[in-house]
Amino acid sequence: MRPSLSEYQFLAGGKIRELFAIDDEHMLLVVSDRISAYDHVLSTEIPDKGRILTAMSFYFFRKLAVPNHIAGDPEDDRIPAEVLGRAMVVKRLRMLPIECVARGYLTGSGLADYQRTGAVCGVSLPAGLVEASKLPEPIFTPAAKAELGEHDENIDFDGVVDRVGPDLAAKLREDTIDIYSRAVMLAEERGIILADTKFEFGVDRDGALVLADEVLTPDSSRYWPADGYEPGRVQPSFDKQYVRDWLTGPESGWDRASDTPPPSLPDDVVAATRARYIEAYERISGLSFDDWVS
Ligand code: Q0Z
Repeated sequence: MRPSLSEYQFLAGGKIRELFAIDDEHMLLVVSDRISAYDHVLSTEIPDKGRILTAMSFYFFRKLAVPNHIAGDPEDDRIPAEVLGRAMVVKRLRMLPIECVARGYLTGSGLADYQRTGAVCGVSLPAGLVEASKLPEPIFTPAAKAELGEHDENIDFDGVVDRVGPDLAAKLREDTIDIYSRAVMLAEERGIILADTKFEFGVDRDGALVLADEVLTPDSSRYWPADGYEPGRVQPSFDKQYVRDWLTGPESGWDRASDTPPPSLPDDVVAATRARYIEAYERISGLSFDDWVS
């Protein structure tokens, strides 16, 4: 008999995910079907998004074979039926207060910092780069977790050293670039550009560095279709573009600059978005989402 989710103590909730205590050494990380766009969590869910992102995380944790926080299989008996397929049993770690971002392309806050300073997180870049430019090589652009509701703050490598010490800082940078570079190759073979990604690491009882949280999902990464890639313009999001286009188009009646919450999504936008998440999972993993646990 599987437990009920209500038997586990709630520990933390983000916009999209929730964390529960299983015991002193384990936690349950639950991924919802919620979706965010333009810094709002939408009132409409994308059916199966939580299961698809969980399937992607499991796929990459297995494929990468680096020390990670996974402490049970996707059907572990400790997973409540109500979240089966969209939950992971994980090892409790001491999390490091750094968002470990790797970028192979210039966009978002990286582009903004570059345009102001010619560098991102203290990494100098060549002149003349534009929106979505491919970088000469992947760079480590760490951020420090901001207060609730604020955006994470980009920091330089010395800022990482200040927070975790020189040895861990060096290993975070190495592992972040290594893992990102491996994932870039996997995605590229399937016609998808992995523009950037964010990892979170923790330290276990033995002091070992462990890859935690979700990995290489569309919520922690920017996935772009390789087809039609062209630097100089904002690239379409592999997963969220239908949502963005509809929200900013005439149909929605919504003004992104206003303080008002976005309207609910029409069924066709929901269906197209769900199909894109499944396509991303299936193209990258080579697996069928029909075979994922439900
Ligand atoms: C992750 C987060 C949220 C999901 C804490 N293995 C771990 N050990 C200790 N702490 C964490 C992990 Cl993954 C941990 N987060 C971020 C918050 C839902 C993930 F509400 N916070």
